[in-house]
Amino acid sequence: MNEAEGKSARLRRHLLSLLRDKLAPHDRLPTERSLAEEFSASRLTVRLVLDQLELEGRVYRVQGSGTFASEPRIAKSVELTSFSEDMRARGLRPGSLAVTEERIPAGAEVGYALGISPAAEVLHVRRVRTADGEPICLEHSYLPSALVPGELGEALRGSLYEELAGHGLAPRRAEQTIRATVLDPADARELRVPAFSPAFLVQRTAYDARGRAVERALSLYRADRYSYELTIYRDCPSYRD
Ligand code: 16G
Repeated sequence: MNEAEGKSARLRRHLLSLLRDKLAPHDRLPTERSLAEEFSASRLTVRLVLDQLELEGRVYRVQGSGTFASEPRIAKSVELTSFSEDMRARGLRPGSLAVTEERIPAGAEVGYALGISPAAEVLHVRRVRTADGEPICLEHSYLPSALVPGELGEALRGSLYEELAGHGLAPRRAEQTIRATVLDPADARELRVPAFSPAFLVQRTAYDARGRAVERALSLYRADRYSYELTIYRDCPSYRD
């Protein structure tokens, strides 16, 4: 390693530890000049180390103002929330109406999603989900009987995810698709909107920490009351020429 490389490596280690332990997001890093002096390095060496950190998304620069610590890196995944958490985050009180549960054979689609035989039994939970008492979502959950052998009863008035967590089946990851649809007259009536009103159909398979498929869900959200919100991130926000 030549001398400049040695200085670069030391400087990089120093800056990484500052970013990890001392600087909060948007705090200013020491100036290029002071870093050059402290490490007896050239300004060019300092600049190249900062360029690399910028490329990695760890710092950002503001022309004429300096170099700043980036926001912590957030996994590109979107948070897996339950209906109750989702509503509370929007300042609404979650609830459920018309709750039913029954044991049925999984059938082809649900069986495939859960990775079990179509003939295997599942617990089908059907709930009209409410926000501040108003119905906004019709939800069908299918849980493998092999994992959830008992009735859920009163627990279904509250959060299914909390109940699953209590059985050691907390959802940790999910595959999800969202598409547009319209509500057939019976579903529309339960959601108190005109027949054939637009809706989001959200299909989700949720897995626990051991990778077991614990729930296949099909939720119909009223499109007039629900929007799907995401924060999305992009790596390496470096658009300098
Ligand atoms: C979400 C899920 C549903 C799950 C529910 C649990 C979709 C499309 N919907 O609405 O599968 O059962 O959250 O909510 O994935 P809870 O814990 O409030 O009962």
